[in-house]
Amino acid sequence: MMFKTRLTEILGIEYPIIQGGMAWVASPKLAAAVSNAGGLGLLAGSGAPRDVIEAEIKEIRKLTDKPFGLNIMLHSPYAKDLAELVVEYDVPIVTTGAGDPRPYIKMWKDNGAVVIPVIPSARIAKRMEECGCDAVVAEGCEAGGHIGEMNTMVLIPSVAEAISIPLIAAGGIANGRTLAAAFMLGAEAVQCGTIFVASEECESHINFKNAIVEAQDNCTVAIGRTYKDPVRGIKNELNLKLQALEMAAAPFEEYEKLAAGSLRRASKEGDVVTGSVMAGQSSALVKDIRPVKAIIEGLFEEAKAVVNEKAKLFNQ
Ligand code: TUI
Repeated sequence: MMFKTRLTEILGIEYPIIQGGMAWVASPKLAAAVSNAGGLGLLAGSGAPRDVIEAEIKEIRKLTDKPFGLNIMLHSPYAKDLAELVVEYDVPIVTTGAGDPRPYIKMWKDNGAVVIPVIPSARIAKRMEECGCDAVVAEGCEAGGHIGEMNTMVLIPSVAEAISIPLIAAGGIANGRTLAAAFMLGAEAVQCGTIFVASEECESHINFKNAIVEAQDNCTVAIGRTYKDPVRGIKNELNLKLQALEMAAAPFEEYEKLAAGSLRRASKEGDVVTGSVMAGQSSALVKDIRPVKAIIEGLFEEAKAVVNEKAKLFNQ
């Protein structure tokens, strides 16, 4: 299937789909599988120090000769070190999350990297365009993990009208209908996280994957809004306890102490009761664990069928 957009050209990929840079989830094995299947795989800078990510860059180059990217979470204490790795290792594509990437844009662009910040609003998208970024990922609050306030449904068309650089939609996309809808809303590519957790190549614990597969449409909750930006995950003992602390206006230190280390506990140890199972609302749409290639091809085939079917409605 041909699916050319400005982003397939800029990124040098076959399908306009990016795998989100998920902390404690997005390993070289998963990212290489996505890139080898014709999408764009991302390594997750997350809170990891320089030497860990340096090793992952070397590892992914052994697993694929296709383009890949590094996602840098800007509130990581190692963000600056990872920003330098992009230059040192000629990482072709860099995405950023949870903050303002402006201090690093020039050094990345001077090195020829494609720079794509994840943003939560049209205002910040416009600012990123003005700073010379190549594209933006607009992430709606259906997404898992650290989120903004806007839903994908309104965020994507708002950003599409505000900028002229290409737009990637994220948050809530995990089947043909949602993928097709993202393009209708104004995106030229999508970024998906949750559905790639439920892949064979993802190295997260099977309990983490099964929690996503089993989740229904009321199974996630976003908590922490009163302290800083909220975080979405599958409801369990941990986030219901955290929510109770938040409602009781507990000090942030107490909240943070309970949350510390919880994502690793869920993803790596399989503790989906007291660990943080960060995942998006699209968990409700994820029904099974499949190889990455089958996921990507299935998404675009399904989307094509949906678009062709609905086109009949609009062409009566
Ligand atoms: O970053 C994410 N999602 C994440 S990061 C993460 S790790 C974590 N662990 C524990 C607690 C909290 C986080 C898990 N999920 N998504 C991208 C994203 N970026 N969402 C929202 C934003 C964002 C928010 C504000 C980007 C920019 C921004 O402001 C930019 C500015 O100019 O201030």
